[in-house]
Amino acid sequence: MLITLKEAATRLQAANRILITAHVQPDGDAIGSTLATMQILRAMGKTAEIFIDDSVRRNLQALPHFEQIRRPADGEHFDADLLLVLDTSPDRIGNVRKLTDAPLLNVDHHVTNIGDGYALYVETKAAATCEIIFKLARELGEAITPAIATCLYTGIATDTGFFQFSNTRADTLAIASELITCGVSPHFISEQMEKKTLAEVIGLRDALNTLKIYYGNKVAGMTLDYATVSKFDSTEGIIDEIRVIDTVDVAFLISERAPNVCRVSMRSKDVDVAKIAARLGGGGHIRAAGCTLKTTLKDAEKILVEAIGKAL
Ligand SMILES: [Mn+2]
Repeated sequence: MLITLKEAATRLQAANRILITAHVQPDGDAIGSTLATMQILRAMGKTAEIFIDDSVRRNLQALPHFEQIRRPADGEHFDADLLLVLDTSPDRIGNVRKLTDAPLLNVDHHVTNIGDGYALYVETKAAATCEIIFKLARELGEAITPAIATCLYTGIATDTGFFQFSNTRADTLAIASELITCGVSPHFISEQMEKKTLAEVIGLRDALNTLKIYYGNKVAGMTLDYATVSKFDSTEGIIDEIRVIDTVDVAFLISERAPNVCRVSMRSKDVDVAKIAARLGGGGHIRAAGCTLKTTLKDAEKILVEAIGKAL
């Protein structure tokens, strides 16, 4: 069921114990939006806790109140009257779903989220869920402290590739500008997000060694086996190294997360990769999407390259 921003605000005002979560393999927008919302709800006098069923990449651990994020334990329950799911449909929150039976409120910006069977506020034009949380804070009449602004800015900056991707709109920059007025230091966030360990740079070299080109230079892909993936704290951003090839429309990265579990990321300049991802059981945006293929790295490559070929 689709609801308005005002209705989402009303549901948050009516709740007292809110469990906040976001998708597994959390990115800057997932962590930024949950941390910002936790602070906003606590300022309203509510109990608000964040559970995310995954590890969080090192760069994001610099965000204010990061230490508040918990991972659900086996058999754990959390007494909530609202489950707030951010930056994803509720099917990518892992075991957080088992923590509570509370009614679900979903706030997201992904085009593939249709709100089937739950209350959803979705704004597909928003570059990041953090843009929506900014508007929600305004709707709730809550102040945006420097710490809240830092979390929101991080989500917007990371989901737009630091204001470079096609999802960067005038509104995106207007909100970013307001966040700087609220106390954000853009250079602090950039420095925290770009940091890499030596092992990660060596991993990047290994990743580039797997580069392959398909369909007359229109498609470029890298396939990382488990040993290479293990060198990275996160594989976020690796795909950008080949997305820039001038002839390439679709770039992809397949990373083997576990035996026969291959995570696929796609970026495009023209082709709708959300459609390709959806056909393979995933989702995302027109120019940035992904899915998981439960097969070998070699088969995953074959399946994906065929699917991309059909879409070209
Ligand atoms: Mn996002």
